[in-house]
Amino acid sequence: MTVTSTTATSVKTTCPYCGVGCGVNLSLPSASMDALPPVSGDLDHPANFGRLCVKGSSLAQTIQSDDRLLTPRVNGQPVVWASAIETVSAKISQVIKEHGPNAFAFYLSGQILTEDYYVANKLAKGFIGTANVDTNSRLCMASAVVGYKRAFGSDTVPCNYEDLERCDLLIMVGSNAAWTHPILYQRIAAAKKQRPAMKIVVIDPRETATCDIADLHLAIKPGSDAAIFSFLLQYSSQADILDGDFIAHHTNGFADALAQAHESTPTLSATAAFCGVSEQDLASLARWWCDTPNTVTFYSQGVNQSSSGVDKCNAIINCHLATGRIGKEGAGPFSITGQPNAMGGREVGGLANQLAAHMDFATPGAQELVQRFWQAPNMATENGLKAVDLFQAMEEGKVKVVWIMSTNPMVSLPDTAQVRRALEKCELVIVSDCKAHTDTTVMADVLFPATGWSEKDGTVTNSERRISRQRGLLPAPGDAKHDWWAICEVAKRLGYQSAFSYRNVHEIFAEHAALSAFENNGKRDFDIGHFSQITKAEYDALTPVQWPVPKGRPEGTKRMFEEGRFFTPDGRARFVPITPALPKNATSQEWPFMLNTGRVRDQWHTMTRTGDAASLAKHTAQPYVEIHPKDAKRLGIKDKTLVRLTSPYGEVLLKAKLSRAVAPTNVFAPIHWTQQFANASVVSNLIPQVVDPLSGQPESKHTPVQLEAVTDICYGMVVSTTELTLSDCLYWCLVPSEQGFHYEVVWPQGQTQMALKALNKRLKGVEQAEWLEYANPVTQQLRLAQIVQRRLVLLVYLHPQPEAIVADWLVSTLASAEPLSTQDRIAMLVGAPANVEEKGDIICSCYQVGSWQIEKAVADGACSLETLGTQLKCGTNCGSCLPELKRFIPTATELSA
Ligand SMILES: Nc1nc2c(c(=O)[nH]1)N[C@H]1C(S)=C(S)[C@@H](COP(=O)(O)OP(=O)(O)OC[C@H]3O[C@@H](n4cnc5c(=O)[nH]c(N)nc54)[C@H](O)[C@@H]3O)O[C@H]1N2
Ligand SMILES: Nc1nc2c(c(=O)[nH]1)N[C@H]1C(S)=C(S)[C@@H](COP(=O)(O)OP(=O)(O)OC[C@H]3O[C@@H](n4cnc5c(=O)[nH]c(N)nc54)[C@H](O)[C@@H]3O)O[C@H]1N2
Ligand code: SF4
Ligand SMILES: [Mo]
Repeated sequence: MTVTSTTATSVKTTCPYCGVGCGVNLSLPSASMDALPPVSGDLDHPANFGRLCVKGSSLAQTIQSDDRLLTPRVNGQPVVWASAIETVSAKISQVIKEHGPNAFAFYLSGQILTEDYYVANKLAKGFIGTANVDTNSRLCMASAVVGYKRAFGSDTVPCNYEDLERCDLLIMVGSNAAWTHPILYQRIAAAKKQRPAMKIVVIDPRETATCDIADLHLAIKPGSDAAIFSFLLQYSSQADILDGDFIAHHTNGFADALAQAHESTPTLSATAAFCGVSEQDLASLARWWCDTPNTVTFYSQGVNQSSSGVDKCNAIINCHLATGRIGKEGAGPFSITGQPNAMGGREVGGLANQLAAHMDFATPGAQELVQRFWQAPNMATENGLKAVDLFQAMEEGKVKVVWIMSTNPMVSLPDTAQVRRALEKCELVIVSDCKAHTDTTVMADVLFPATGWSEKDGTVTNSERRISRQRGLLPAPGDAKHDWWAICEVAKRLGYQSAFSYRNVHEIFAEHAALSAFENNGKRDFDIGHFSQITKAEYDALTPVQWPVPKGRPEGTKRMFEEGRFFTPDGRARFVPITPALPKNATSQEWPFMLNTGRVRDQWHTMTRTGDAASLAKHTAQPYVEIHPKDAKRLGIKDKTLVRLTSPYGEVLLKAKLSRAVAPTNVFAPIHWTQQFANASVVSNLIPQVVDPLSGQPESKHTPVQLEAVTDICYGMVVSTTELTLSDCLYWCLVPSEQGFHYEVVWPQGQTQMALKALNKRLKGVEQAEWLEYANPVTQQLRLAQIVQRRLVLLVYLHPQPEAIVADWLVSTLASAEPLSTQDRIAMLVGAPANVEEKGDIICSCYQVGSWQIEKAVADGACSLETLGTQLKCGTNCGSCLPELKRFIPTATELSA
C-alpha cells in the first residue's frame, strides 16, 4: 500500500481492540508517505494516559495487509459498488414483499462505530420494519445488559476507572484482565502498589495471570459464582452491615431476595462445598466484604457467558444494593465491556430486544416517539431474533437475507456446523469486512469491502461510558467504503432517500444525540443532548467525555446513581431473588472434561488483525488446550503433543499444554484460531447452542468434552517461501512470520513419505534445485532443505515427538539476500545456528525476550523485575508481560532454600 497524503499528518484516535478504549496517536512519519505510520499512546486520554498494551503498541504492524478486500464482489466476481448495491437492494425488496420484513436481518458487531450502528438500526427498525438487528455483543455483554436493566430499569454502568483505583476491595469475577484489559489491569496493579492495604480477590476456576496481584484466588467450580454472592448477601444481613436506609428509600424487593439467599446458601460450609472452595477462603472473602465499604465487583465473560449469566449479574448487584455500595467513589458493580464499541451498540439500541437510544419496545410510548423522530414509515413493533435464534431461523428458512458486518460468526458463534447450515440455507448472505479471506467471507454471496481502523471516522464508547473519537488518517484502499455509507446507499436504493442522505458521519452523530434527548427530560439514562447541534468542526475536535451529557452539562457524568435514583417507574432499584444454578450440561462418564474457553494475551478474536503482526504470534504460536498434569498422565498425553477434543457437536485438534493453572477435569482452550490459520482448531465447533433464557447469551465457558491423545503421528515443521496447501496433513497451523510461511504440522505416520513427495513436486521443473538431507535412524529425525540458486526455499523437519526448535532463525533465512554459506547449511540441518542466541518462548513481545533468556538471567542472579528490565529490557515498554515475568523470579523462600 502506498499512502497518499490526506489533509492531516497526525490524529488522536482510539484503539480498535478492547473496551478499555485507550487513546492513540497515529501519525504519518515522513514526507515520503510510504512508510508505516507510527502509533503511540495518547498522554491526554483519561483511559490510558499515554500507555498502550502489547496489542495497541503493535497496531502499526497490522495496518498494512496483503489480504484486504478491495472491491465489492457478487458470487465471487468483482463488481462496481452500484451493481453490488443494486443486487442487494433488489433481493431485500423482493424478500420483504414476498415474506415480510422479518425475512431480513442484520448481524452486527461491537466493533463497528456508533454511527454505523445507528444507521443500521434505523434502517431495520424504522424503515424495513424488522427488529432483527442483533450483534456479536449477544455473545459478550447481553447478560450484563439484562442484569443492569432488571436491577436499575436501565442499562447503566454505574462506575468509572478511577473507582477501580480508589476502592479498598476489588473482586474480579470471571475476568482475566491482565490479558484482556491490560491497561486497566496495570492501573489497578499500580494502585495496589501505592496502597498495599487494598485487597484484590480473583474468582476464576483457572489460575490466570490476573491472579498475580490477588490477595486471594477462589478457584471455584465452573459456573458456581452466583452462590458466592448469594452467600455474601445473607452474610451481610447476619453480620449486620446492611444499609437499611438505602434499602428502605431506594430499593424494592429486598426481603424476597434475602429469603432466597438464606434458602439457597444457608451456611458458609454448604456454599464452600457447592463452589468447591475451602471454607477458610470463603470466610476471608466474607470478612473482607463486611469490613470494606469501598468495594467494586468487576465482572466479565466468566459471569456473562453462562446459561444463568443474568442471575449471576443480579446476584452481584444485589450485594451492592443491600450495602449501599453503589453511586459512591470506589464502590459499585462494574461490568467491563470487551469490544471497543460494545457500549456504543447498546446506546443506539443495536440489539434485537432493544428499540433505540436505551428505549425498548415495551417502554410505554417509545415506539411512537421513535417513529415520530425518525418519521419512520415501517416501525418494527416487537423484539427481533437474538443471535442464536436468528441463525436457527435462517436454517429453518425464515430469515432469507442476512447482512453480517464486522464479525466472524463461523468462528465465534457456538456450534459452527449449525452456523454453516444456516448460511448455506440463507438465500443472500452479505458480508461487510476489511479482509478478503475469513471463515465467514467464504460463505458470502455478496462481499462489501469496508474501511477499517485508521481509515474510518466516528465515535466509540468504552467500558466507563466514555465517548471518544476514532479518526481516520489513511485513505481507503481500493474501493473500500465506510460501513455507514454502504448501509445508507442500500437504504436510499430501497426508497428512503431523505432519511439516509447524510453527507458526513457527524450528521449521523448529531441525529443520534438528538434522539437520545428527544422528549427525555431525565426519564432515560442515555442522554447526550448536548451534542444534538454539534457542528462538523466541534465533532472533529471532540474530546473524550462520559455520558450522560445532557444539554447544559457538557462536562458529562463521572458516576451514576449518586442520588440513589434509578430508571425504574418508581425510581427505586430492584432486588432479584437468585437461585444459583450450575452449567446446563454437566460432565459425565462419556464427556468427563469441562471445557472453558477464552483469550490469550497477544491475539484479538479471530486474528484477522493481530494475525498480521508476526511479533504477536511469538507469545502463543499454536492453538492449545490447557490440561492438568494428572489428567494428562492418565490419558497418556505429553506436553506439546496433539490432542483430540470431542463434544456431541464436533471435534478439534489442539496442542497439549500441561498446567496446574486448570483444576483436574477442567480444560481451557483459546478461541482465536480459524480455518485461515489452522485446519482443525475452531473451538466453537464443540460448543452447543445453550443460552441464558433471559439474555440469549451462549454458555461459551462450560462444555463437557472428551479428550484423547492422537497417536501414530509424525510431528513436523515446514518453512517455505511460498504458501502451501497442506491438505494431506492431519493438523497444520500457519504461524504468522515476517518472511515466507511457517507451518507447524502433523502427518499420520506412514504418510510422511507421500507428503514429502507432494512437496517435492512443487519444485519440479525448478532448475538447479538441490536437496540437503539429514536423517537419524535412531531418533527417526528427518530434516530436509531445498535450495534454489543458493537460497533456501523449503525446509521440512520431521520427528515422532514434538521438537523444541526455535523456528525464528530458520524462517529469517528465507529472506536472506546473502547466498547460504556452508556453515548456514549445516546449521539449518542441525536446527541451531552457531552465532544466534536461542530465546525460548517469547514472553516480552515488545522486546522479543524469551523464556530461556530470562531463565538464564535469573540463574545468573537477576532476582527482581527491575534487574531483568535493566538487563534484558523485558517488561519495560507496555508491561503486558509483567505477570508472566514475575513467575520467573524466585520467591524469598525459594531463594533461601
Ligand atoms: N488479548 C485479548 N484481549 C481481549 C480480547 C481478545 O480477543 N484478546 N477480546 C475482548 C473481548 S470482546 C472481551 S469480551 C474480553 C473478555 O475478557 P475476559 O472475560 O477477561 O476474558 P476471557 O478469557 O473470555 O474469560 C475470562 C475468564 O473467565 C474465566 N471463567 C470461566 N468460567 C468461569 C466461571 O464459571 N466463573 C468465573 N468466575 N470465571 C470463569 C476463564 O477461566 C477466564 O480466565 O476481552 C477483551 N480483550
Ligand atoms: N467459545 C467462545 N466463543 C466466543 C467467545 C468465547 O469466549 N468463547 N467470546 C465471544 C465474544 S465475547 C466475542 S466479542 C466474539 C468475537 O468474535 P467475532 O466478532 O466473530 O471476532 P472478530 O475477529 O473480532 O471479527 C471481526 C470481523 O470484522 C472485521 N472488521 C474489523 N473492522 C471492521 C470494520 O470496521 N468494518 C467491517 N465491516 N469489518 C471489520 C474483521 O476483519 C473480522 O473479520 O466471540 C465470541 N465467541
Ligand atoms: S488495553 Fe490494549 S487493547 Fe485495550 S484499548 Fe488499551 S491498548 Fe488497546
Ligand atoms: Mo466480547
